[in-house]
Amino acid sequence: MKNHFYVTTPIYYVNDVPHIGHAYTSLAADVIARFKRMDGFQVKFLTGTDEHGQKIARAADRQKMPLQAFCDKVSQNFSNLSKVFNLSNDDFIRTTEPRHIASAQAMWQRLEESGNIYKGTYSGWYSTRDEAFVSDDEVENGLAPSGAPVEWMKETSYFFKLSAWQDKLLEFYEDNPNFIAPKSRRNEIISFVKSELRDLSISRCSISWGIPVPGDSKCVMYVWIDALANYLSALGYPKIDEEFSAFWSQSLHLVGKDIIRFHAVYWPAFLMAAGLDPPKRIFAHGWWTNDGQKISKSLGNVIDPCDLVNRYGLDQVRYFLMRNMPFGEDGNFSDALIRGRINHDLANDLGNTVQRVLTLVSKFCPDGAAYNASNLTTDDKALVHAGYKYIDEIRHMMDELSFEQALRVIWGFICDINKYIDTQAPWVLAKTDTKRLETVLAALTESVFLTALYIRPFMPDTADKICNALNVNSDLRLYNSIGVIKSFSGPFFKPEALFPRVQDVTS
Ligand code: ME8
Repeated sequence: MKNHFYVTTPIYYVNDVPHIGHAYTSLAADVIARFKRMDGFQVKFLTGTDEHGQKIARAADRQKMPLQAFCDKVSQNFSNLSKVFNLSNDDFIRTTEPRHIASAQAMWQRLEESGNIYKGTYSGWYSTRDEAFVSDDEVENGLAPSGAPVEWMKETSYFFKLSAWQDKLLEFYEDNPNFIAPKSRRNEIISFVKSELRDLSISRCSISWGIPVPGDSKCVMYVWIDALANYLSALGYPKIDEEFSAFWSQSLHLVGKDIIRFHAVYWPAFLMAAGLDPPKRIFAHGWWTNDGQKISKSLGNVIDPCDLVNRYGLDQVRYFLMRNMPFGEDGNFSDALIRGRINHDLANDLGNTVQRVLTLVSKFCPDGAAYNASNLTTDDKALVHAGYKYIDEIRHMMDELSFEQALRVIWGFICDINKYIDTQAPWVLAKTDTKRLETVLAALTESVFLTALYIRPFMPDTADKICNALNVNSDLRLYNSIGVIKSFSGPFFKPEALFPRVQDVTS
């Protein structure tokens, strides 16, 4: 049986259109999903939309639209994002779907059966924008720590006995040091759990837009318990079969740092209380700013990811987002930064190198390129064999979600290819040593193929253009082709530029 891998994004609120931050998390999930598929894993990549709760109900009201119709409309913008960004998600879950409602209710029932739910009265602060209960000491000047306004709330509520899970959670973090990443977030969560953990209100009896509490149709589930359950619904919960277990045991939740507490504290507690294992890993990435400023609607500086793709091209945007912000840290967007990456890394480094090699092979060996391994010189081996070995380094970096570092390694290889062209000077060999020329061109062709394999999770269209130019079948564009495909049959044609340069002036 193949190794399984399950990667998820947060399910996004349908109160607004997607922005660069949503595209970023989904893109990161796509890159790791594509990498794992190319590396022989059976992958499930899930994304979707979070459609219940007060925030959505108010947004629909503002638009004067019926709730479900409003959700259908906004959710469509998020599923369109998959097309625009070439995301390879295997599923798209919506929390208003019957499969999810049944699954979330089943989880609630397990929590109830295991004695983890009781009824009481909640009185305290609530932030609708964050859909979060906020404690007295967290409120400052009438605002939650996120800056969102809070409202006082008093109502009958079901509670989850979170306080009873404090020791179990700490024990779990201790036994699973990689559960929360990066390390800084892990420390933050451990100190939060070590401080007092209060029981959590998990229902709303004053609103109706939500999943009914089993056995009490006057109340709906708190939107976060509903939302978190999506990760299970998409695997078919409450049915627990071999496939469920294979994926769940290899699950990775990618989230932004804003929602780490829900994922790393509440979620594992709910799961353990329902008799399930926590996910394997939660990785919280950082925050994008726009020209150094926090991105917000009120500042009017929200970046529309679809507009970026229209302006700069899809693979250009995918590359920039993965390269410019180390996963886990914060990063900044500006037009100057993306233009710099396109002109320098894509047009000059990657584009020119591929162009140089394809031009050479189309000129000197248009019918095909192959070498005899015994003819390889030390220089050839230094290039090609190093090219094979990069997969180990890249695999390690991808497992750590170090996308930016993996790209640096790939760019190091591109730089080696360029140097090799200069030192071997195939245009001279064409006049002096055609036997040697054959080997050099074949080593270059293979190196460009390896480059295509390495960039493919990040820039699938560009990689496929290169593989097409080298006539490599689509089912061979996988990591187990490394060091196996060494001969490439023609015809090779004079290539087109992969990346046009962009103007440095703001258009
Ligand atoms: O929180 N930079 O949904 P949401 C980077 N429905 N990432 C950003 C970002 C930014 N400036 N802004 C948003 C919710 N994100 C809940 C999740 S999951 C069970 C329920 C990304 O629509 C980042 O991934 O507010 C963040 O966690 C997510 O969008 C929040 O999306």
